[in-house]
Amino acid sequence: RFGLKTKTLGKHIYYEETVDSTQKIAHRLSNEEAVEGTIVVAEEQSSGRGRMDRKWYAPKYTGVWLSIILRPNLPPHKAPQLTLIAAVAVVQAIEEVTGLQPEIKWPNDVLLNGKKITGILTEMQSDADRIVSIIMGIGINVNQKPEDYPNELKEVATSLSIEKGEKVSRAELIQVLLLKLENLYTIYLEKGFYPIKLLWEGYAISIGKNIIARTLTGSIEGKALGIKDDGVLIIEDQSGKTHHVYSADIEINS
Ligand code: BT5
Repeated sequence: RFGLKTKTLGKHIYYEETVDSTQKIAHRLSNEEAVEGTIVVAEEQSSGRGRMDRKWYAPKYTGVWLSIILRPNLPPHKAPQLTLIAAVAVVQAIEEVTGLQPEIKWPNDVLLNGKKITGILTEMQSDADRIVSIIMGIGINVNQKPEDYPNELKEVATSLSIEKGEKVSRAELIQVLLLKLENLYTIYLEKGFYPIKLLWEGYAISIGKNIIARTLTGSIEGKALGIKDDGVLIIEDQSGKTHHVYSADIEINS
């Protein structure tokens, strides 16, 4: 289905019309020992979710809403790298299918013209020193019209069809996305994070800019210097002190 050209990603596909969240189903399948590359795709999610219990708006027939089960043999602290791999794959797929040029806002937003086109949610099941599974959730806004968005999203969200001015094939996007993701994931497992980091930095808008990073414990203001090999964001504050940020929402000032 979807004309996939991949070897492992999408080998097993669970396709549903309506689900609460593809993440939830993927977690259950993972617990039932689903193999690496199993994906869950839905036309609509009634309670799609973002990070920190936020909601992800996923109306019917308009987007790509999917979750992928990966089982890399890696220590848990490497999990954030998978989010960055997903972001690069999404950018490459959007570029190839639409010719549009998205940008990445650390850690998990893909933007077009400053508005969010894609959200990525990477969740992990692990034991003390190994990842058991990564549930990688990707939501891409494809054929929504501006009036389809609820008020609170009108200023912050966009879709590929809004930006491109014409409808975009969701099946083609899934096909290309999974192929890009499989290629990047294979490079990552064979050569490590460095080649991915270079690609990621080429698409990132926040690096070199002054930003505010809001974390659960407070906010840090300063210049984003780059990411470390583990995907952590490095910020230099006005006093020259560097901070390592594992998880935050960032606002770009200049
Ligand atoms: C994310 O969270 O951006 C991760 C979203 C992951 C969604 C996928 S869809 C398939 C899979 N199944 C799921 O249930 N989830 C995953 P975060 O960085 O926390 O951003 C959430 C915020 O984005 C919300 O608080 C809204 O402000 C905004 N938002 C919600 N829906 C949106 C949409 N469709 N387009 C753009 N922005 C949206």
